[in-house]
Amino acid sequence: MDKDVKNPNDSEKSKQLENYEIDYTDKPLTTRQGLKVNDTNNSLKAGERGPTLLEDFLLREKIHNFDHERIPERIVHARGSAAHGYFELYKSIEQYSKAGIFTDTSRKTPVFTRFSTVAGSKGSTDLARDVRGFAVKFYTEEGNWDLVGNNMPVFFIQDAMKFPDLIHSVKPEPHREIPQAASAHDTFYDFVSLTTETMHNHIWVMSDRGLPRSYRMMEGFGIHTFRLINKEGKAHFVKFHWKPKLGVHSVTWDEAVKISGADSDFHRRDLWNAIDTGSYPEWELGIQVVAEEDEHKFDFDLLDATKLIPEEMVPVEIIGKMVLNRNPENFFAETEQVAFLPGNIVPGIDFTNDPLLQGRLFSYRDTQLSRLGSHNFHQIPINRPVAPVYNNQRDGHMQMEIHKGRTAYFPNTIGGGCPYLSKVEDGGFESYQEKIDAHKIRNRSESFADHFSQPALFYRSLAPWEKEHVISAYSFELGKCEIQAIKSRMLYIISKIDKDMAAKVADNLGMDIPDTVEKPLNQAIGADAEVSKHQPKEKKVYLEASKKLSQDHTVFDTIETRQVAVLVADGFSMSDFEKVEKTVKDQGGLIKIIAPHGGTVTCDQNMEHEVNAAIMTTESVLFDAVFIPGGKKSVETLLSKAKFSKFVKEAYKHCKAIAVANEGEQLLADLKEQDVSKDKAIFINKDSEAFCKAIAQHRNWDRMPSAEKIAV
Ligand code: HDE
Repeated sequence: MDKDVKNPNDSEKSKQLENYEIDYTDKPLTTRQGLKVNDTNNSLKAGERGPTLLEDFLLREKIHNFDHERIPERIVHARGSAAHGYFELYKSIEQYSKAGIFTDTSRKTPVFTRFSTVAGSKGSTDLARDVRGFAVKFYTEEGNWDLVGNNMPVFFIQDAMKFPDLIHSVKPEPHREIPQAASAHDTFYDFVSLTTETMHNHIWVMSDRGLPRSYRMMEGFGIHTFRLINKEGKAHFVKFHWKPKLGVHSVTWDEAVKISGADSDFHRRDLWNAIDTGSYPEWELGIQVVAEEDEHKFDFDLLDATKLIPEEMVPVEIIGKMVLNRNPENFFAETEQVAFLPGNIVPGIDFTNDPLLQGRLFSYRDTQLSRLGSHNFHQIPINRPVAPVYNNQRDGHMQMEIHKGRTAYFPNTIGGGCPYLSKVEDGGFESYQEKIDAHKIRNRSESFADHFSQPALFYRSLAPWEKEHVISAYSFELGKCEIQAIKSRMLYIISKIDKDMAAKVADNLGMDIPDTVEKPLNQAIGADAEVSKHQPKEKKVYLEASKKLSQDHTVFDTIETRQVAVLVADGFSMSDFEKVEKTVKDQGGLIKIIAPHGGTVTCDQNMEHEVNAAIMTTESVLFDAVFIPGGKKSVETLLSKAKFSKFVKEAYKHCKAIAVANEGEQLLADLKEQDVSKDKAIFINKDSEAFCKAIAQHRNWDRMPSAEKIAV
C-alpha cells in the first residue's frame, strides 16, 4: 500500500481497486466455476496415444480463454505505460473555478496517468520520433475528470474532420504495412505538405521534444482552450500545463535509434523503476487564464489548437502538483483497459468551441466500444469513479451491477422519484450558457488561417544546438521519402517558416528550394480560392522569441535518477570509486557497475561488488554519464575489450559527462584528437562535485562539432 498516503481521499481509488485484486498465494488452481483442478498439462484422451475427447471441458475452457485474450489496440496511442498517483492543490482558484479539485486544498485526488507514443503499434519502440500522449484521469469526489493531453502544446490539425486523414497518412503505408512507428515516409509528407496547418506541431516533433529522455522529463499540455466556471457562473478561458520537476530533457536521434535496439522498453522501464525505487515523478499543474472579454485580443484564435499562447503574453500560474507513486498491479487490467474521455468533466470546468475538441468529445467514447467491447466499460475497475453512480441506464453486454427495484425511468413515483436530480448549487452539472447566434456552415474561420507565424516563433526561440537537431530531423525524414515532388513541396513550405533552415535541409538533400509549387499544393494551401476557402496568411512576428519554448531554459540543478555507468574490471581502485559513488548517490543519482562479465567484480581492496550489467548486455546509450576509476589491472582488462572503448566514445559523441581517475584516463585514448582538456564535461582526476554538476546539465552541447567526427 502506498506509503505516501496520509489523506484518506488519496487511498479511495486504491481501496476500490483492491476489492477487485486477486491474490494467488496459497490458492488452489480452479476452473472459472471454482472447480479444483488436478491436471492442467494433459488433455483428456481415448488412451495415452489416442484422440482428444470433445468432452474435455478443462481443455476447452483453457483454450477458449486463450483465444480471446487480445482486444483491439488503441487506433492511436497504442504503445503506452501508466501509473497511479495523486494530485494536490497548492492554492484555491475559486475566483476562476468552482471545481472541488481546484478549490479544496485539503484534498489528495487520486489519479491514473498514461503516457504513450501516437503512431506505433502496441509492441513498437518507445523511442520513435513522435508526439507523446499525456493523459490524466482524476478520480474527483464529483466524478472523473480526464485531461487527455500531449507533450507538445499544439496539435497538427484544426478540425476533427481531418484526423482520420492525418492518422492514415502517418501509419504504415497500407499496401505493405511499412514503416512501423515512423513518420519518415511519403504518405505522411504528402499529407502534411498539402495541409500547412500541420507545420507547427510538425516542427515540435522535428525538435528534441519528439525524443524525450524519459516520460518523467516531458511537459504535458491540455492543448485546447477550456473554460473554468466559478460559483457565480462567470467563465474564464484556460490552458493547462504540466511542468516536470526534473525539467525537459531529450536524447539525440543517434541515441534513439540505438536505444530502440538495445532496450525498446526504455521509457516504460524508466517509469516503472523510478516508481519502484521510490523516486516518484512529479509535475506541477499550471494554468494560463484569459478573461472572456480578452478572447479576441491575440494575433491568433484561442479556439485554434495549432496555436499556443506564449508565456510572455499570458504567464503560467502554478496551482498544484501531481505525484505518481504506485505502479499498476496488472498491465492489461489497468493500463490497457483504462478509457480516457475528454468528455469526462466536472462542475467548474467546461469545453469551448475548438472544433478539434468538439470532435474528440464524440470519438473517445465511440472508440471504447470497439476496444473494450461493451458500453459498460465505465464499470471496469480502473474506469470506475470514486463518486457514487446512480442512474436509470441498464443492462447490455457485461453488466456488472445488480440494480434493485422496479423503476429505471425518470420521472417516477414508484421509486420515490429516485435517483433524483441535483440543483446546480447542490453540484448538479450545468453547461456554460454560451450565447450562439450563427449560420450552420461547413467552413473554417479566417482567424485560423495563420500557419507559419508560430512555427517560425518556435524555431527562432531555439538554442543553436536545438536548431541543428531540427535541421537534421527534417533532413532525415525527407531523405527517407522517395517521391521528389513531395520533398520539393516540403522544402518550399519549410522555407516559409525559415529560409536559412530550409536552405540547410535542401543542401543535405542535394536539392534546391523551389520558387513556387505545382498545382496541387497551390490548391491545397488555398492559392486557388475555388478549391479551398482556407487561405494561409503571410507570417507575422508578434514576439521575437519565447524563452519557455526552448529546452535550453529548463531545470539543470538535479541529477535525481540519472544513471551513471561505472566501467570496471577486477582490481579497480576502490578509493577512486568511493568518492564518486558517494557524491552521485548523495545527490540522488544511480551508480551502475558495468564489468566484462556478470556476477561480481573485485576491487583493489579485495571486496566483491555486484555487477549491474555485463558489457555484452548493455550499451552506452542507456546511461546519462560515465565514470572510469583507476586500477592498473582493471584498466588493462577494459582496454583489452573493444566494447568498453566504444562505450566511452559513444558517451562522448552524445555529449555526456565523462569522468576518469588515474589509469582510467587511458580509456580516453580514442578521443586524443579532440581537445578533451578544454571540454567542460570531461573530468580527469577532478572532484566529483563538478562531475555531478555536469550531469545535471544533461549534455555539453558545445562539444557537438567535434562529437560529430566520432565514428561509432
Ligand atoms: Fe486523441 N484519440 N484524438 N488526441 N488521444 C485517442 O482514444 C482523436 C487528439 C490523445 O492513454 C483514441 O481511447 C480524435 C488531441 C491521447 O488511452 C481516439 C482527435 C490530443 C490518447 C482518439 C484526436 C489527443 C488519445 C484512441 C481529433 C491532445 C491516448 C484510443 C479530433 C490534446 C489516451 C482511445 C490513452 C487517444 C481520437 C486528437 C491525445 C481514437 C478524433 C488534440 C493522449 O478516440
